[in-house]
Amino acid sequence: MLFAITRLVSRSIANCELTHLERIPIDLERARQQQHVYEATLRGLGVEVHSLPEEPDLPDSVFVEDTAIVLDECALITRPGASSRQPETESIAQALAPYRKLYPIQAPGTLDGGDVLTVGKTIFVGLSSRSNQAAIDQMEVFLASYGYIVKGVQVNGCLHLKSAVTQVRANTLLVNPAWLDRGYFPGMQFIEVDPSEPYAANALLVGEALIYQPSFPKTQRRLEAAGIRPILVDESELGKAEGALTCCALLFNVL
Ligand code: CIR
Repeated sequence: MLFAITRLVSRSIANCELTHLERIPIDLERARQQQHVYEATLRGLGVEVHSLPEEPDLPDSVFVEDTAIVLDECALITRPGASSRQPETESIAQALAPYRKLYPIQAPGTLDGGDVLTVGKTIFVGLSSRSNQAAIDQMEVFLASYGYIVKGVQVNGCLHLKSAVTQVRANTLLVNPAWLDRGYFPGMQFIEVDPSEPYAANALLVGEALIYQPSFPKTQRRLEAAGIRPILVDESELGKAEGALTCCALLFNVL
């Protein structure tokens, strides 16, 4: 069974971290409504959604993806690269403890889950303003016995690895080649975002279904031309906080 941890959008979301975007007002109620539709869409796909209570003092806490990496065998609790986000991990560790053995990333390591793309037994980790080599070194130690290979990927111009690349089908990645080198992913096929839609590479694969934002119609047409019919979910209000689809859920199998 697929399980998702999500969280109610914080009332302090207006104070979120911003790296590449200008601050503009965020409509809290609209953000919560969109998040509600996102959760309902996951439920419609058969996912058991566990929505955690609001963290009123942690502006970015809806972006639960950044706080943990949940694999079939264990979970890593991250140490987010923005210090304002580090307290977010405590409640996530509590929520995951019944399901997985937990390994915490420790200083000087920093890691955001948005920088982690797992394809089979290979874990790609974005070397970004949030995630560093010290975290990759710790991941290698934690995960070697489970058979995972961890590979660093240099990203430039975007917040996270998964701003630039996500998986949209078994062997296919949706990628913005302006932000990373496709050569890091040998053997994979690629669909490129339309160059006029640089933020279009973040899609959420749930089993064989693909959740995608309606804000990127040209890239959507490229997905459709490749035979992928996405389910559209609008997360545009959280987009103003530099969030995207993958960051609002921690998805994992409960065996
Ligand atoms: C941040 O800068 O940390 C948040 N405002 C946005 C995080 C988005 N997370 C993600 O894409 N995984």
